[in-house]
Amino acid sequence: MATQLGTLEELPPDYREAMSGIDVAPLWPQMRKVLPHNTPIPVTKAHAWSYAAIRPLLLRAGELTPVEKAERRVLFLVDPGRGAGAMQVSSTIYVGLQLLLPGETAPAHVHTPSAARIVVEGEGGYTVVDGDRLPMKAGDLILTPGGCWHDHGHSGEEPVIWLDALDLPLFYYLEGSYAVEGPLQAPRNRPDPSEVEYRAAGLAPPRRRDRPPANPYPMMRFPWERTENALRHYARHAGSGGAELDYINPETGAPCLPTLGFTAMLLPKGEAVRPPRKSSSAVFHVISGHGYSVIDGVRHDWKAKDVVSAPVFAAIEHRAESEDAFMIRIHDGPLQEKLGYYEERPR
Ligand code: GTQ
Repeated sequence: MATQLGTLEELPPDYREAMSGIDVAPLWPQMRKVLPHNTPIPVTKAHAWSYAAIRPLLLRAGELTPVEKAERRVLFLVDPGRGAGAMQVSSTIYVGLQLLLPGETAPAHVHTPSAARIVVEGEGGYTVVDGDRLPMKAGDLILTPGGCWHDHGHSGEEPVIWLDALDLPLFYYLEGSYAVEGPLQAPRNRPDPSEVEYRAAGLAPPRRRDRPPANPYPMMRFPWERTENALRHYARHAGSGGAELDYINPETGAPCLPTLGFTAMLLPKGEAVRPPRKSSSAVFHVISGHGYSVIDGVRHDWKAKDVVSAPVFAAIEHRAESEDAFMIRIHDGPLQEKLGYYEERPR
């Protein structure tokens, strides 16, 4: 039963003053705000960011601010639902676009939040994660899980830009966010595990029982070429609604990071793709193609390299125009699964 709850204004002024005087407050005027009926009320507002609009400002940051003065030269995306300066695109997800110029390095550090990069443009960038040198090619997903050392470098000729996704808002909220700085890492002289141990899906080296346990994050780089190939093959047999593949830990099958999920999507051209409404919030990064997404009744146009956000339980319809489109969805499904409340509802 939806009863009408009392308001603050109904209470006598002296009572209200007495409460704030001893640092307490009544729950009932705020009860529905913190526990709305049946479904959450998102703060996040769906939004589309045009890469073409951000790119020139990011390149200008390359002239205005040397990397030494920035540590990470990043323009981050601000959720319009939270207002100017909010360092988040949803409750849990931070997204930034980072620029590294030829010859520059972004110093090594380790932090409690986890990060992943999706390479947007430029050749020759690399990230060193716990001693593995991970080449960065367009569309690659590169993990830097919390607690892993990482620095970035660039041995190419043109600016390199990538998208950073972090669970920073969550760690900040938990009062658990901090970083430790260190010297640049000397990378191992071998290709990274995606090229050595984990060449093919479904194959992994046998566990060794005579050695310390394997790295909890054995594969840090997911080359886009393989992902696109896998999606194209899967889509032929996946029926309508496009194809989706989750990025997983090849040793355990678990999501590739503890709180953030990454899902590669193929949207077949001309087809309306209507996923169920999900309790997770999402950020879509367009790898290729163009089209639009209708999110809670509002149309957001997109093309390659753009970013679109959607709040929890959004009703979404994607449509790729004139060619198949590829996206990577960044979401907080893994966190919600761990908390025991991840949910999908019919549209
Ligand atoms: O590259 O390590 O966008 O630590 C924000 C925080 C990137 C990074 C960000 C970071 C990084």
